[in-house]
Amino acid sequence: MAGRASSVERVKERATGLDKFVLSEAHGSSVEVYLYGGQVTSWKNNSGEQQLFVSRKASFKPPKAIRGGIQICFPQLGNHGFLEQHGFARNRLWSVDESPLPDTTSDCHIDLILKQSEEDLKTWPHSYELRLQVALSPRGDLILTSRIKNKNADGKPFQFTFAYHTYFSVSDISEVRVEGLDTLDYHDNLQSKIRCTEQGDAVVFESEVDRIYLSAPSKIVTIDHEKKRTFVLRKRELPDVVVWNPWDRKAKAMPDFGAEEYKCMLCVGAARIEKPITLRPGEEWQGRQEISSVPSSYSSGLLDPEMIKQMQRM
Ligand code: TA6
Repeated sequence: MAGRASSVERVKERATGLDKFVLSEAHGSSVEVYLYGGQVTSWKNNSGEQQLFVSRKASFKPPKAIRGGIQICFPQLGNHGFLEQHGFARNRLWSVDESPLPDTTSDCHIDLILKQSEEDLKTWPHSYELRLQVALSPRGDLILTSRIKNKNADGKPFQFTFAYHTYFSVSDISEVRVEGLDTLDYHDNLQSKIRCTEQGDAVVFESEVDRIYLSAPSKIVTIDHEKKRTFVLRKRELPDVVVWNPWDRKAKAMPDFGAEEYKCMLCVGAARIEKPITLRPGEEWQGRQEISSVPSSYSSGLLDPEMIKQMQRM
């Protein structure tokens, strides 16, 4: 769209009372991100098509996390010790970061920050700064960059795990394949996290899948055959990949999830789980997830040559 400028608008949503930012990139793509949870809940391509899944039964009332979009899981993924499931970052009110990343890849971005609260210090006794930059590229790629700094005055290091729990919108889960995870080991949450090895040349979905793939390549593709669309996920400093579809039984058991919605969503997100990060005071870690969508079609698992060429140019 020649002549249009990018914009970032702060909106107080009447229905939920929550504040969100609407990023509109000059070429037509857009993103919405709530201060609650620092959570992206909408990512539309240059044609205005929604590419992320948010449950129609999602709760937008703290302390429940919004079911869908891209949840920031910090200081853990999972439910260990005294911390709530997937840590507290997705259940807290973030604020605008007044000292954002100096170098940004796009003029269409927003920078948020979360710091420790008195309440959270009781369960996780550390001072930190968790920064999130949400940016849209001119092509409509969605780039999330997180920075975590140890601000402990007592000299104590801290350890954390992290994930971008990303809910993609798909047309029919039974027609979706995830490629790039072949031969990798993974922890299977459905079998008490035992370590398994991926045998297939792609991950396909015929029942509940709940896995953490370890030390995955920097590029993972999720192919939606029905929609002829491929999501390309690229990641830095996030070696692992969370893959989850609840399927029918678990879908029915979640109050903030429609019984049939498992058919039109898939979680594939960059993470750092197996090897937690340890930061000493003053040290900072930076991780990044970039997602894009390209047209695709495949038969017998081969991607069409045009799509491969497009991906190689990325
Ligand atoms: O995707 C990994 C996972 O831990 C699954 O086991 C499932 O529980 C999912 O996250 C959703 O967790 P949530 O706490 O958001 O309901």
